[in-house]
This record gives sequence, structure tokens and C-alpha cells, in this order.
Amino acid sequence: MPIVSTSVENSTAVLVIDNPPVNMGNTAMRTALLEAITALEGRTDVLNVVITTAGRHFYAGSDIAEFDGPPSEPQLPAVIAALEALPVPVVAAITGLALGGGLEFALGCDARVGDTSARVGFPEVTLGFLPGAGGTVRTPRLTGIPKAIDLIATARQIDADEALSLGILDRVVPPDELLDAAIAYARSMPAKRLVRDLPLAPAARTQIDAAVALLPKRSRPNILEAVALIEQSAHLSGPEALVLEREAFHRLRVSDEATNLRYLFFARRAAAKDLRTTASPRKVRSVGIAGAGTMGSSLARAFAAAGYDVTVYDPNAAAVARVNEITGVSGTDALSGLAKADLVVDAVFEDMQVKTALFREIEEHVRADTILVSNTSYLDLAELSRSLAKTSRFAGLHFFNPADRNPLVEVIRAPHTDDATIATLSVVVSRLGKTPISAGMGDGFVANRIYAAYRSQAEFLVQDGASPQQVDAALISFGFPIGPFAVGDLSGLNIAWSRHKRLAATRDPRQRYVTIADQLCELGRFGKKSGSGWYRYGADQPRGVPDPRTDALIQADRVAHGISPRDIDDEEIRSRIFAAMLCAAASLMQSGTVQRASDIDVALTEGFAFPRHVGGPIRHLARMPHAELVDTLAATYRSCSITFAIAAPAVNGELPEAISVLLRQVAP
Ligand code: 3H9
Repeated sequence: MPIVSTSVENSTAVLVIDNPPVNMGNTAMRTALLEAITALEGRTDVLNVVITTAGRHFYAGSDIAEFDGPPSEPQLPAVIAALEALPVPVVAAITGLALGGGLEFALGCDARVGDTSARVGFPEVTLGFLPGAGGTVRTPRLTGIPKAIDLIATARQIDADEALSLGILDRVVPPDELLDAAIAYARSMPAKRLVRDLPLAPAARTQIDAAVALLPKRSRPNILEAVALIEQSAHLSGPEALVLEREAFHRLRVSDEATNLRYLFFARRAAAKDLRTTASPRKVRSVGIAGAGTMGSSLARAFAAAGYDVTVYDPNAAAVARVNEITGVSGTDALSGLAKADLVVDAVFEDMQVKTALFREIEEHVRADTILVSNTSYLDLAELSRSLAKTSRFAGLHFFNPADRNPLVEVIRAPHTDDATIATLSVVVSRLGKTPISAGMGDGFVANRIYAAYRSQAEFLVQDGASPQQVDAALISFGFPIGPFAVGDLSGLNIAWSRHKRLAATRDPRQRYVTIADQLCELGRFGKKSGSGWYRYGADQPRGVPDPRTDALIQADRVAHGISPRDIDDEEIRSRIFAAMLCAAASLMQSGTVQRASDIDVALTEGFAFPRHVGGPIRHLARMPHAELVDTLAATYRSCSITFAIAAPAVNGELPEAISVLLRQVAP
């Protein structure tokens, strides 16, 4: 099957693009398109053209892998220029997605008819660059400047109705009428209507400022540059504006930031592929959530938003009523209420006895093929599995709080999980719009283990002389939305405190263990909810301010441990924290809990807001000069030789082999 085929009937040429799986614009597709378009030049029997596609999507954008090398000919602007040079009207018939270069291609047509499944958007800014084939030039000429800023700078996808109201689509029809409607539209067009030549009035400063005010406060430079190009476009002709956009696109395309974001794009895909099996997934329509607490409610919201029929079970009728009120899903205080569930997610208290008893009971009420998953963060899945009669349909599915907003999910095979269960979970996770990684069994799985190293190193730094606010600020200036101490206060220090008390008996006494957070809890200072924790909060201080009582407690703790505080700069804070994460990652690789280094970058960027523009912690450190990295690892080892034993060779100036393996996997 050729990538582009042409047929002409009653003076209308119909070009069909067929480049499975998602009509991704690679060199072969652009070549085929250019040939098909130029073949129409000079054909006097063709009075109009319709471009349509086989498959689910119109055109999912340019092949992201091609952006790593030099641009390969023909480039997309040349294909669009050929479309515009045809003397007859060209209409795009859009089904499914038209993204990035795919939307730009459609905007190079004289009109666009979409079916009701059509969705359009510009994902480019999430990849570290900006539209490179006219997105910033043609979009505002249809939508006006403020709406174009919204679309391009937020990368949000819009549906057919919104695209119609913005003027991006000219008509919307049911899917089975798409081709006929596009042909009719093309035949009704009296002449060409090049979008690039439409007039564009400059927007008022206040309107532009209002559109920019809706963007995240610390927008990345490529986003600000896209906004500037859109604005500038009003003062230039279409062709002049296209030249400026192209220059910016090529410059940003090869930036470190764009390279890192492409790395993460493919890292997420590689992680998702781990869940692919040849087994057929089971159908999941009805989902039971066991537990109506904070996690249960946010899971209920996540599943309901993805269109599942959700029932929340909790023996406490008041809790059920509360979750019902917040989420609008149905609730039950009887396990029989879960009888129709195709999947049950446990979100009850982290206690082995509570969970094993619950699973035993659930099993009595659900079908034999109902999949049962535990959202446990720490408990042994093998032991949980032993509580069940049918172990093959049991697995771990670990969400992160708040589950309706945090995109990360760890999928963990229990000892007897079968492939059909994994295949089903893969479909469920994708429908939830989450990013999965596969994790092996082990206390804390992957992301929490790395985060524990991050947090404990932050506490070591405070004990060594930094202040909590200095540590938080050093990480925020690196790109984190919030630092570890403010996070602790927000989520409540008492959760970790309970866990610390539980583990106290089994903790290796040689481990360096900072008790300041526990001491805060002993004083009833659990964080924001109790008015103080690491920081002090008040009605006029919702974000928290430094608290002299915390400083006094820290100082007393240093004295008790014989530590003379020293000045620690932001660079040391960041490098020690990241090196601690690297050590934890290397240990997880050694134990087989995680399969590849890039899974860790995916887990931390998706689940813990590690700045994406550097590609994640491992990718970031892979760029650090060798000698600097070895020094940093040595400092981290010295901060606690038991916890960071893996870094021991660094003290003798050597890069530990386990760490070197990890870095080689993600090296730019
Ligand atoms: C752009 O266009 C820049 C222009 O402005 C520049 C002009 C000069 N590249 O996800 P699926 C692969 S920027 C490379 O399973 P779905 C994907 O990896 C680009 N590969 O299907 C997978 O391969 P594998 C803007 C891509 O239905 C296979 O296709 N475009 C690309 O669940 C099937 O995908 C984007 O950012 C790509 N662009 O989801 C869109 N797209 O099986 C990115 C797909 O080996 N893509 N692949 O892993 C997506 O968001 C989803 O793939 C999509 C379909 C929603 C389209």
C-alpha cells in the first residue's frame, strides 16, 4: 500500500495518507505527500483537492525521532508550500488527531472539515521547542492572537466543537459523512483561501497579558518565545513570520532541553511497552475501590473521570457518604456491593493483616476473573498474594497521591500474576491517562525508594548546616515546583512518623537517621494541617514562613550529635541530593527492582515533579563532568557510608561500576 494514493473523480482529487500506526510525519511520508501534490500541478481536470487519511488519526505530528539528526528533505514547510502553490482549493478531512506538524499541514490547506472524533493541538512546547511549520503564523490568523497563545503555549488538545468555534475547523460532521462533506465543501469553495495571507490585527496589550497570565508562572523559555512569535506575527506578512518561526524552531530543536524532553518521550514509551504481552486483556467497565479515605477518594475520581463505573466500598457508612458527596460515585458499606466489579483496587490502611483479611473477603464476593490489585506502597505483595485462593489475577498497582492528578503508576507483578492481568492493567492505565513503569517487588518499589534517598539527604544537609528553606529554595531554583520540606508539611509529617516508629526496631543502628521531623511530630507539629511543621502557617501565611522554633530544634539536634554547622551552598545541596538519588537508583538496578535507568527518570519526572527539562535525575547526572560526579558521590558516601555504600569507590576517585552502568544507559 503506498503511503499516499490519489484518485480523481468528477474533477475532485482525493489524496489518502496511509502511514500506520498513527500517520506520523516521517521522511517517507513527506516525500510521498510532496510527490502526490506536485503530480497535481498542471492537471486541468482537477478543480479541487481533498486530503484524507486511512486509520484512526489524521496526522499525529512529525516523527519525534527525526529531530535528533539534521533535518531530512523534504521538510514539512516545503510540503505545505506545495499545497499552497496549487491553484485550486484544498480541503483537509480530519478524523481523530491532528497534532503538531499534522495540524500545521491541515492549516496549509484552504479549509478543514472535521468529524466529531477530531482533536487538534500543538504538543511542541512540551518537547522543548515550538511549532516549526507555521503554527504560530497561521493559527492566530484564524483564532486571533490570545486564543493562539492559549493553544500553542499550553499544548492543550481541543475537540471538534471547540476547534469549530475558534475557526480552526470550518465544519464538523458525523464520522461516516466526513469524506462526502469534505468533497462538498471543496467544491463549494470559489477560490483558494491561504490562511497565511489572512489579515491579523494586533491584539491589545491587555488581551495578550491576560492570555499570558493563564500560563504557568515560570514558563520555560521556548514557551515565552512562542508567545513572542505569535504576537510579532501581526506586524509581519505571513511569509516573513514563517521565516522567523523556522529559525527559532531549528535553534530550539537541537537545544539540550529539547533533546532531554525527546529522551523522556521515548523513555515513557519504552516503559509502557514492558506491559505489552500477547495475552488478550479482559474487559473492564466496573471498578470497585476498597477504602474511602484520601487515596480511595482520589482513585474514585480518577477512575470515574476515565469513564469507569465506580463503586467505593468502606465498612464505615459515614466515610462512604462523604466520598459519595465529593466524587458523585456510588458507594457501599457491604462487600456484596462489589459483586459486579471487573477490577477491585485496594486503598485501605497500610497494614498486612487488614489487607489480607480484606482480600480474602473480597474474593468471596467477586467473580473468579475479577482482577484484584493492591495500591500498597510498602507491603510484601507475595504475602498479600498468599491470602488469595486465585493468585493469577492479583497484582500491585501503585498510584501516587493525589491519584487523580499524579500521572505515575507503578505496575508490579506478584509471584503468580498472569499475562492477561498485566495486559488488562496496561489498558486500564492507558485509559486513565497515566504513565506506567514496571517495578519489581521490594519495600517501596521504585519511586518512593528514590524519593526516600532524596528526602533523607535533604535532612542530612539540614543537620550539617543548611536551613530547610535554603534546601527548598535550592531545589525550586533548579525547577522543582516545591522543595522537600514544604512537601513534607503539605502531606503531613505524621505519616512518615508512624512508619518510622513501626520500623524503629528493625532499623540498622549504623544508618544515619535524622530525627528532627519526628521531634516536630512529638510536639504536635504535623505540618500545614496543624499550623506548623518545618514551617509556620497562618491565615495570612498559607505558604509557610520560617519558624524560629524549628531553627532552635535543629540547632539543638546538631549539638546533640556533635555537629558544628557549616555553610553549604546551593550547588552542594543539589548535587548531594541528586547523587543520593543516583545511588538509590543503582541499588534498585542491582536488585532487579527496576529494569532500566530511564524508568527512574520517568518515575521521578512524572511522579515527583523532578524538572523534565533536564530529563530526570539520572540523565541530568550523566551530563555532569566525570571528576565532579566522582567528588559528589564521595561527599554523598561520606554523608552516610551505610546508606550510600554503593558509592564507596568514589572515595578513591573511581566511578562505581554499578553507577557507571546506569549513566551509560541514558547518556545523551
Ligand atoms: C511536531 O509535529 C513538530 C512540528 O511542529 C515540526 C514541523 C517542522 N514521533 O501511542 P501509540 C509512535 S512535534 C515518533 O501506541 P495511541 C509511538 O511511539 C510531534 N513516534 O498510539 C508508538 O510506537 P511504539 C507532535 C511516534 O493511539 C506508535 O507510534 N506529535 C509519534 O495510543 C503508536 O503510538 C506528538 O507529540 C511521534 N510523533 O496514541 C504526538 N507518535 O509502538 C506524540 C506516535 O513503537 N504521540 N509514535 O511505541 C502521541 O501522543 C500518541 O502516540 C498518539 C497516539 C496520541 C498520537
